[in-house]
Amino acid sequence: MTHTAVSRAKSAAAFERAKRAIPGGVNSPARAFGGVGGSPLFIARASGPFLYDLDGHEYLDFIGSWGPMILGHCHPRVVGAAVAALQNGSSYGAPCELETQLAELVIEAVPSVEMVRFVSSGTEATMSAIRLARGFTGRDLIVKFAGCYHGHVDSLLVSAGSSALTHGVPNSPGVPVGCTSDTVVLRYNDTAALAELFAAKGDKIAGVILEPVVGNMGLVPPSAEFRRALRALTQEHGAVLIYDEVMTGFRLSYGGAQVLLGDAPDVSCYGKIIGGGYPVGAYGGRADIMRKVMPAGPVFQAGTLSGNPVAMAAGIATLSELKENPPYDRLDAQSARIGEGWLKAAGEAGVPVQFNRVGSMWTLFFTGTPVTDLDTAKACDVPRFGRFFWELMDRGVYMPCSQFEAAFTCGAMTDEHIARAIRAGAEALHAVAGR
Ligand code: HOZ
Repeated sequence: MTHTAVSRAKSAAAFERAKRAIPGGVNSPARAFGGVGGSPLFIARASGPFLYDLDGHEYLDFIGSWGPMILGHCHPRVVGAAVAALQNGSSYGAPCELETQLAELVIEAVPSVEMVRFVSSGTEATMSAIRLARGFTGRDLIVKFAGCYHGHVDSLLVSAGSSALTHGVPNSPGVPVGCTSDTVVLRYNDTAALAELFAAKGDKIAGVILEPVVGNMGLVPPSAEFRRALRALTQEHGAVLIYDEVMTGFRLSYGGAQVLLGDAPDVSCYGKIIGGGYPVGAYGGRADIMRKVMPAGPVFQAGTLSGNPVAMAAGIATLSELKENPPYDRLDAQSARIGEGWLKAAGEAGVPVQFNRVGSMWTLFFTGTPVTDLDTAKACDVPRFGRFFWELMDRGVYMPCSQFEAAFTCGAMTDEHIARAIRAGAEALHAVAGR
């Protein structure tokens, strides 16, 4: 499947060396090119909208570290804030005001969030949020949706999306049955199944967790009816509605998917953008629920590097830039142009595709059928996606290396960069037509 028109010998050698020291040569399976074949790029540096690999090639970066780099790489305001923080010490194990400042920015931006607790990754955020839902309600059942991915939390690694799906292990070995026996999996956008479950077991459900706009089976938006039912049923039965906004938070609007959609979940999870490219996660929500978190309340959760000052400073700089110079309208228009250009080219080339998009998150699915859930996502022509991916790579465009991931447009991209991506995609679509 690997396209070999361009030599990436140094990356390939680096991968061989890494495989001897690191399982599979990578520290997260999403990077391993399992869904497209071949060797991953090894990155030498990044700047603005570009990545540069070890072989000296330049790529327009539509991954942006899987979401955090909404301002592009090395944004001067973020670099300046991180360097300044670093010079004051990299970790204290004691509170500092940067944590409160970032919490206040999140609270100000997201009406449903009254208090925030910082952790170090999105996985920690979702893990802590479901523990909190259980501690708050005194119930055990958690509802999730097939194809949604909430990090590598044991009890949520059931029908998981992202790299668990790409690598064919949506239910990972090593997760005891007991860990997932209180997890109920439903189909995304299936309002009837949700209503049926609540009618049967509503008094046992601690919480419902979902990506309000899914990025982890490729981009799949929620229907309005589904969102309304989620809010009404959880409220009616006293269950906690948890939006996993690790990907969508401060990406789809200043505030995230819920601000764009006008929704009010009880608890929300964040990561990626709120750390400005540094390891951060957070969960926040209604004050009466958040006050159950230790030491305000009895639900235990802790972390040595939680609220790390360098990450907080980078997050504050990122959110401040997004607030003062919002890029959202431009990102939306640029992403729409990519969709229009690629759909036109796909039509001319006779390649059946769907372009799903919300704001600057999008996926080109290689299928003739609308993609609304995991089953319709899995119906895609994955080998053809892989060929398309390599055709784009050879044209200097770096896309998520799986059909089941969302791409991201970033604020450092000019209209000329977008035009270049449209041209590359059109050529790539013609190249994969008929094969
Ligand atoms: N949520 C990210 C992409 N779906 C995860 C990236 C990773 O697992 O490394």
